Amino acid sequence: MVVPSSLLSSDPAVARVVEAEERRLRENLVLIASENYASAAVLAATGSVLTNKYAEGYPERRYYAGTEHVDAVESLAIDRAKELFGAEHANVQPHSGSQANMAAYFALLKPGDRVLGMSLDHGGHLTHGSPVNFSGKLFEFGHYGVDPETEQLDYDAVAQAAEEFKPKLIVCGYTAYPREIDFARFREIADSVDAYLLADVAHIAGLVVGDAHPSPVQHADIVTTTTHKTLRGPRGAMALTRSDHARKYNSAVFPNMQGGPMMHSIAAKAVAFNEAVQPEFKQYATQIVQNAQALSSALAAGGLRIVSGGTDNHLMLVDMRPMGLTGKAAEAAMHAAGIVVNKNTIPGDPESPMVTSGIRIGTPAVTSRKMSVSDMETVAGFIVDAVKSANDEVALARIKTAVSSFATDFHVPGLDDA
Ligand code: DSN
Repeated sequence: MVVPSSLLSSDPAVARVVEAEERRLRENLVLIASENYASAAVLAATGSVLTNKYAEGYPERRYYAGTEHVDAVESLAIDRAKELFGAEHANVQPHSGSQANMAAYFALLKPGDRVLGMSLDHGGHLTHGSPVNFSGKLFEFGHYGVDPETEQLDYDAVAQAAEEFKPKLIVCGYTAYPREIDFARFREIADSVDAYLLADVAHIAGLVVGDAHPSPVQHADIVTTTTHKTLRGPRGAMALTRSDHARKYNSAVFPNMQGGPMMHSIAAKAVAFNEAVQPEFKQYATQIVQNAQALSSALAAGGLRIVSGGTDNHLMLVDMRPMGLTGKAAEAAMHAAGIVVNKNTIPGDPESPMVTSGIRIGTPAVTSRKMSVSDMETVAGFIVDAVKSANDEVALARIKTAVSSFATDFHVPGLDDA
């Protein structure tokens, strides 16, 4: 365990929570597609004294004195981000993916402008125009979905939706879409209606920089991403823009929307970008996809229905209806067995987002623990056993013991390297 002695002695109540979370991370199979294990170096930067500094503005243009060191670290993060993604401009200040997207909208649009995005229940995100989110309240969103037969994007249908809706911006990039995204085709569609293109690659950014998914950078006006998912950095976000959008994007973040940047988090982003540029990261990204494909095949062989028939990236959606379960019930059964996933709507889902018919499973975190394709057979076995034993508490407890024994054999980045 790595809970610092200063925390243990000064605040045992919080220290106990951190210890319990460390144990949970070690003993469970974390298969939430958007979660990962940050390295000890990322955690160290996140927990550094840089949290103390106010630095509103950008490097060399701040509203406070004493920013010489945080200027250096933000410039480093920006340079590393540009190199990592091959981008003309980077802004590393957004606190979250939602705020990175909000700034993109403010940079390119006026309130009331039309935007076309993927609907939430087909794999989009709240910030892609959900009526309960600022995006759906401030802008007029139209939505596209996946083809009902293939459960994959139909680019001709997206082009037709764009032609009919005439958006000023098209959003691509998703939170629950298991297939490769053709960013070049999206650019063509955007150009055909004279729209901007925003690629929200929060989920697949690590695959993009690891050459395991095509990059949107040369196609999109703005690319946004969180830094804590497949990128394996600290919780936070960033944006990459073409140079002609740089000033507008920067102003849309600060002073428009955010105040002081979180310099500790920006330092940790710099650390993560340096980790992601190393050759091992390419192997990691490739392994994430290979593991997802192996897990998806093994689950299908175990009788589960995989939405769209498989995966090209780090995640899969599983339709739980053939097993007689909702997503909520499947999530609960798996959790009782030490397997952590999230319930998720699937295309055409008749259930509400709090219930759902599916679960989303991702391999970034278990791949960070160095699990391989052969381990995915074992993981699939646990999952199939758990969903088949959803109403049997004794069986679920037995599976949990087996999961814990299996999981604790694997290295945990950030804990075992501390
Ligand atoms: N909540 C994130 C996810 O799990 O995909 C998206 O913001």
